[in-house]
Amino acid sequence: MNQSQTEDGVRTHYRACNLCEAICGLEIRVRGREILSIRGDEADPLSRGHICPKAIALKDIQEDPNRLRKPIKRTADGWQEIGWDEALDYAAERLVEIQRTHGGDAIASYLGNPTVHNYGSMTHAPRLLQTLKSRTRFSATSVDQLPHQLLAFWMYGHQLLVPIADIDRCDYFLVLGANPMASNGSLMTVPDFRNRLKALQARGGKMVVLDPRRSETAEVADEHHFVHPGTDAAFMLGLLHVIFDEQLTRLDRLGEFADGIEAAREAIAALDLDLLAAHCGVLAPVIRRIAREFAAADSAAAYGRMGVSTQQFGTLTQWCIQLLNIVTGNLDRAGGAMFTRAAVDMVDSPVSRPGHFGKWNSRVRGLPEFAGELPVAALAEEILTPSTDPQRPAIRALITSAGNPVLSTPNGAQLDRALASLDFMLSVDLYLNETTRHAHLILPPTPTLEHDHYDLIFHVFAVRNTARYSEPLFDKPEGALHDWEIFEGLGTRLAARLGAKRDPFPTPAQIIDMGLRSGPYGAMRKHPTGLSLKMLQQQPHGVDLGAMEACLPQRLFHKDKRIQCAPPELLFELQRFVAELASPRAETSLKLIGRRHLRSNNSWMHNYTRLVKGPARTQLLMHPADLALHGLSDGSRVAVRSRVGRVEVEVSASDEMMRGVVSLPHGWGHARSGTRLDVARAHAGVSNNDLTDETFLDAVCGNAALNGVPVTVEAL
Ligand SMILES: Nc1nc2c(c(=O)[nH]1)N[C@H]1C(S)=C(S)[C@@H](COP(=O)(O)OP(=O)(O)OC[C@H]3O[C@@H](n4cnc5c(=O)[nH]c(N)nc54)[C@H](O)[C@@H]3O)O[C@H]1N2
Ligand SMILES: Nc1nc2c(c(=O)[nH]1)N[C@H]1C(S)=C(S)[C@@H](COP(=O)(O)OP(=O)(O)OC[C@H]3O[C@@H](n4cnc5c(=O)[nH]c(N)nc54)[C@H](O)[C@@H]3O)O[C@H]1N2
Ligand code: SF4
Ligand SMILES: [Mo]
Repeated sequence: MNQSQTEDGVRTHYRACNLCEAICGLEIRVRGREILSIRGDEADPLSRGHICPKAIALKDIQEDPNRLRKPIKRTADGWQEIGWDEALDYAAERLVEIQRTHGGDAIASYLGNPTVHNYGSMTHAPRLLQTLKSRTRFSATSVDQLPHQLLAFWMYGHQLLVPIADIDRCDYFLVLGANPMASNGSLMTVPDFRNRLKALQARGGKMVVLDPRRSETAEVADEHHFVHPGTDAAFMLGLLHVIFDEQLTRLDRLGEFADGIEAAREAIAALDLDLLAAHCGVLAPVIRRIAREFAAADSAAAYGRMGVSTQQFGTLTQWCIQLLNIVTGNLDRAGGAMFTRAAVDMVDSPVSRPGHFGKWNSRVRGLPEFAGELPVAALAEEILTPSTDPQRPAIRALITSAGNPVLSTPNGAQLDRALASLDFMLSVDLYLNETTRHAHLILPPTPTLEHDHYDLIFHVFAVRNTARYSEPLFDKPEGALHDWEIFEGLGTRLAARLGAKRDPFPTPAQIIDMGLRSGPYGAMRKHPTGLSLKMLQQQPHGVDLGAMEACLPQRLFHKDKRIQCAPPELLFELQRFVAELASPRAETSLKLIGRRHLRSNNSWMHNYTRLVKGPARTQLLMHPADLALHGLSDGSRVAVRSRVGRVEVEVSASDEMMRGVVSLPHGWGHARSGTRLDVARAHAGVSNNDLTDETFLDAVCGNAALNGVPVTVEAL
């Protein structure tokens, strides 16, 4: 019973906001199908009443006249609405035809970010892809958190066993390349970050931020240090060097099951602190002091996000972050970096996949798969490069769901051209956007308020164990389909045409119920909380399952129950980095980094006036001294150029920026023709990913290096 009704027909409904990783609890008042108000739910055990301006826009998503409500098919006379049966039959027919002619790998897929915010997509998209048996699968993972998953797999044995900073008990919080004041946290579900930080500071704790921009998070930090984009590995190696050199390591009980520390120590102790400091731009005495403070703190956690996940040495940097937490004894310790234990345990479940790496490679450039997906930086070339080998066909068809890779992946303009050349493209999306405009068929699912919700993924990465199930706010309109029903409808038709066996499969709600009951707090395990779907349905604010608890070594997924602290791939990458340090290139170009804003969400949510109104915020930010050096004036229009492209944009003087670094938000560039996004078009901006480079990657895993891209800036 997620809702109550009063005499005037006003219902009060409690549910989760699924727009970002903070998963805030909402209180929504409705009369009939009219949304009267959206506020934070004070009784939510995790978010405690916190919300941000995007939550109010849930109403706008629901009511947006541009949002698609019926399948649309491309015809010679433009887009035409068609019925669901006809649409699904048509999609299945085209896909089967292409598979028969060119082979399974000729059909690629791309799953975008909202997939992980929609549990029906999480349960049912993989099942559809299994039916297709294609090895050309892509997702937003490889423009995002790929290094985290790969390291979790290598070090702890499971791709989802990602340590989470225990901010509520932490005394020293070291943050690299994350801006939770704007993003509300990532791989760290941390709603109400501001108040959690205030509490940390009030108990005498400290937050130190490294960022080439004095971000909103740097503003509220106790210390902020500029760092040259893409060089954080040098800073982190500097910290580790000092800790090894001054014998500040304190493994405590981790020593009993941590392998490889000695190999890491040997490689890192040999480095020269002054060289590392010069490379990253943080002074050696500052690195030394932070290392000592971190090691001496009662509890400390190092955390790095997009700025250090999507850069050239992203995996190396993230590895150093893991190592720092380990060698100071802060892994799996209260106030350090701990493991959440979600009610539906996505880590420890019979259907969960620990991961695999490099089992196959992309056809054209040989980039490695991880957990069945190839780096999306390779998608365009896999379409555009003809194949002479029938066993390894070029991609001829693409299914996208909940994504906009034309605006969100490197060298988006190239992908834009590539999509136009496909034999068939199917998109499951709410909008006709920069990517889906290339589709032959768009299948629009119900928007979030018309379906139920459970955070399969974000409860796994949260700073506290909680669980919450949301009933739909509205019944879905007659004939409309949820994402999972679209996948199921298509999968059934494909299987029938391919003569493939298809076992009956539970609904998302049935899967959650099973997961809750058999999970760590579940009724089946006789846990006192006795979780089940029915029980959560009676707790509309969610249930609190307590702080994170120590769980090592039992929870490790390596068979020997040991942590692998020095994966060989990382020791190799370290040598590569050291070689680069020894022969620094004469770099004179400016470095481009990204920027997130509280009122934006990746490439979408720009079609709601409430969020885009007010002063423009899509300018290129540049330090005033750099403007002067380049003969540019504040507010003028400039051309920004990279190896792959060129955009024209207004430049703003900002002393938030480090010298030599410029910042442009991603997800904009809505002036492209053929979309149906009236408000976004009027606030078009330019796409950062028309500048990012599909060959500029993290060499370990092929994750896109979206930060630190060399660019030039000239007056127009
Ligand atoms: N330069 C640069 N590029 C970046 C980043 C950066 O920092 N800098 N960040 C990267 C990151 S972290 C990410 S996650 C990606 C995001 O990139 P993508 O995942 O490719 O794109 P989104 O902007 O999240 O696209 C969301 C799409 O999903 C649709 N949608 C929303 N909800 C639903 C739903 O419930 N079902 C369906 N079927 N569709 C839905 C929306 O209409 C929209 O078209 O961008 C990446 N790109
Ligand atoms: N409002 C809003 N919230 C969001 C999103 C959104 O688009 N808008 N997107 C959601 C998604 S999909 C994600 S993945 C998360 C991302 O969450 P975060 O990672 O917290 O968000 P970003 O704003 O990308 O933060 C990256 C920071 O890294 C800095 N940076 C850039 N290059 C470097 C570098 O080389 N070194 C260092 N040390 N710092 C660097 C940038 O200046 C920026 O402050 O946010 C989520 N929440
Ligand atoms: S912070 Fe994220 S989850 Fe919370 S209200 Fe805003 S968009 Fe929704
Ligand atoms: Mo992301």
